Amino acid sequence: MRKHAVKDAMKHAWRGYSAYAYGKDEVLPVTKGWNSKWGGWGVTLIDSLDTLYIMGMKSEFKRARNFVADIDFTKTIEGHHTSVFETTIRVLGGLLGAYELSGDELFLKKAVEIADVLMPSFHTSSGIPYPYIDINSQSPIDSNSTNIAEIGTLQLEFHKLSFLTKNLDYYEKTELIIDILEKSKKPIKGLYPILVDINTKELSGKISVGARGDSFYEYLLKLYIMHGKNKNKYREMYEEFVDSFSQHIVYRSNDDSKMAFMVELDGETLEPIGIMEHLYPKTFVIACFMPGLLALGSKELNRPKDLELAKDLMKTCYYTYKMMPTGLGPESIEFEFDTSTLKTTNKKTIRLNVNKNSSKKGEFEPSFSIHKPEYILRPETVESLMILYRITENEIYQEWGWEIFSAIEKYTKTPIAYSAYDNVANTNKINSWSNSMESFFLGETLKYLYLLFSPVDYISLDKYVFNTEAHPLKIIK
Ligand code: DMJ
Repeated sequence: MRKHAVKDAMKHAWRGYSAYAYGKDEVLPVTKGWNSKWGGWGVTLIDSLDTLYIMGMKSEFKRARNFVADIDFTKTIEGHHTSVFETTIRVLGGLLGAYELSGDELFLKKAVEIADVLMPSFHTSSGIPYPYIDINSQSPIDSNSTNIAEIGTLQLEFHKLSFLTKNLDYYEKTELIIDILEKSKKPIKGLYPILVDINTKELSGKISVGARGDSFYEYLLKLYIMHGKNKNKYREMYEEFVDSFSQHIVYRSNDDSKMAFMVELDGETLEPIGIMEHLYPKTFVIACFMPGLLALGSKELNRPKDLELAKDLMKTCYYTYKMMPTGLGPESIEFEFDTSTLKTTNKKTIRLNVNKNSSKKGEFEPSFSIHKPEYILRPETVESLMILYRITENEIYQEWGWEIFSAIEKYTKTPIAYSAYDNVANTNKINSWSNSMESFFLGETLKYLYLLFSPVDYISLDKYVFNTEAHPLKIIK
């Protein structure tokens, strides 16, 4: 069965991590070494706990649990700047996910420990947290600027911790951020410029559902769900976002494929980035978590149109894998616009460079060029496939996921683990391994693949929301 093949992949990665890097942050999957790039607490181990649990890897889970018991979260590598966002989603989220599934109080105790050493980062005049902190001295790293993803992707974890411990501080400190963002001035309703001034609370910069924007929007919907659908503020903010997203961010090709894709908007002109500046304007496909988010929102908020958009964007994300020689998806893609169509036809219609020769079954396949050629074992596309499958029960999403998993197996599997890949157009795998396996490969990518091939009620979407690092948090009834 397919889910067993995914479990075998997890076993392979875990064996390599255990043999060469147990308790370290990451294993180096080619040179068989390890790194401490996250401060040295063992982020891969913590990020993997609930994946081990979900896959029934009981002895591995138990051993990892005992390792966690001895982690001292008050100390880190000398001089290390700890990211508040990454630590929240991977470490706090990982511990809470393990607690929610196993009920083992140790994980809750450790979750409190890690949350508490992050709290000084909230000591600013505005209440907007600094992005980094020196854990050893408990001093935040001074900064004037942060972004909406870094401050708007803490709430699921801190709210859940508040609920479990009855300590309101975790809730209030992170909820204040949502209040600030709700009241902030936005050029388009529901769309937030990504940069945040920590002192003035003002937003600036581009509008993007890609890096530095993405998971803030994700948390609006998931907060509404996790709080048992009784805090309408989150729903309103999410619905405003999706309405403007559909109107301003999604573009379609004007060929028969009507392929949907996403752009970023210039914060001043509110035009898609690229259109105004270049002779041959380009934009990038980004944010393949969006199909899953739209599908989840469509189910939870009864918005059937969102599901149709989710399906269209899912297809585009899938093609970014399918059309590459390795079957792995690049970090980002360029579409070339035909600007003349912008002036003469509906502004929302952009002609893609369509490669008719590669059409199959009467469908056009858009021809992309690669912008950033690496695949770093990211989860977003398989995450969306899992949600689309669970909501539609259309097996095509399992087929697409299987194709992607097969490409991961074929090209990124090293003798001891899995490796990020330099160039998805290069089928010479040995030359392409970049000797890195991020913790999200075990925490997210393999977990979502496993769930994609599991019965739809296993770790059901009716009982759990997944934080942005795929850690399941129980919906509060
Ligand atoms: C993960 O840490 C999370 O999914 C985050 O929201 C975005 N980046 C990585 C995966 O790509």
